[in-house]
Amino acid sequence: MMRYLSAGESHGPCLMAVIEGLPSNLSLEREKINDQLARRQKGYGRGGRMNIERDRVEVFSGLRFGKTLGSPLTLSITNRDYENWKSNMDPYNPPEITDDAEVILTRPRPGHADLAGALKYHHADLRNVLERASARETAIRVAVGSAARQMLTCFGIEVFSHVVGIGGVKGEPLDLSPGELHRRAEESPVRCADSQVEEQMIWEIDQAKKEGDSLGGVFQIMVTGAPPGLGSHVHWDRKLDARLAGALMSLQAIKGVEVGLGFEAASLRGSKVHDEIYYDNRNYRYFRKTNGAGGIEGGLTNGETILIQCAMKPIPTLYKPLTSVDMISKKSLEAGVERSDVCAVPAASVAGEAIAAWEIACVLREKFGGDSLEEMETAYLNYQKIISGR
Ligand code: EPS
Repeated sequence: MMRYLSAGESHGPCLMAVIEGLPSNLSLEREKINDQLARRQKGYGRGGRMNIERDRVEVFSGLRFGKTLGSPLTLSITNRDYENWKSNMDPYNPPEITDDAEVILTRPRPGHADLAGALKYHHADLRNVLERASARETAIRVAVGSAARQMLTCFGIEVFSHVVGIGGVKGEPLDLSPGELHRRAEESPVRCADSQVEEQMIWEIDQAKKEGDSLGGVFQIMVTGAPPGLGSHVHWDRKLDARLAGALMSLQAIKGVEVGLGFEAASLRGSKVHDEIYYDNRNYRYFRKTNGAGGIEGGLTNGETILIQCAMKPIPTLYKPLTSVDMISKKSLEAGVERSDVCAVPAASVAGEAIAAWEIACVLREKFGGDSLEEMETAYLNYQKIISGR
């Protein structure tokens, strides 16, 4: 079984994850993880924090001479900003109260975990909630996803993404391969594959910033090379679309996940939604000319590219704050303001790739099992042999 726990506060000393279930003898390159962390830090519309951080991974267990041991893999990323927060985030003692000392946060931001978290965990200081709710946690999830991704590469599976909309700006679908969409997104400050749409997105972000507002958007994740038969139709909790949707909804600020045509399928006739089946006599495989299903039918991969769209709400911290209530005086006041981003959709799409990579890695491990990469590869090749020509 693959599983991991992450830990860490946004302005605490570090973020950590303990991962269990990767096969032994998997080559893990630290620089590949660092490359993914650097990708997450980019994106037009981000706030000041990314000028402070240079996210890099440290490995504390489970890896020897560059290969996994099969034991728990512990990853960590230092929060450079902790230096500026040492007294306010001290694990042991509260700061000495001086005139300059930061008072506790008591004005919850609409849309953030602040209020419900403070009620649930009985905290007077909203910082005790927001530090963990922060999207800073996505940094460690990208590191975890990068480890999973390095395993997927051994099986020819790749994960791509691009941003399709920011605020009200949305481009027309481009008839390009997942790899090409991704390549173009990598060169764009908003991860948009269409340069004209990119310009409008940047304008929209600038406007929102001027007006003290924030923006959400939509990104698409594309997974290529997954063999048919990952996930399962037999139980609700083994259906791959459900697992991907659940996992992606756990990414901060994601409010909706669609697979393939998603909501659009509801208004179309069956003949316009379902992908007709053909057989490729040369490669002994079934294929489709369309992909409305987004590569998943009945909770199982069908061998086509997995397509997922995620909708991200605008970040709740507004420099022109919304109305809230002070939790001590109960008076109506403006919500608190924390340093934040105007738009983090490009970064979220990189985090989304990592989350999807993890879920695909989980179902790949479930299908091909074993304790070592060698065992897994043997089972994979055997399966390919069994289904070839069927
Ligand atoms: C983030 C770090 C945070 C925010 C953002 C994402 O840093 P700070 O709070 O110090 O500015 O920039 O988090 C949020 C928008 C949020 O609501 O928590 C990061 O590393 O991605």
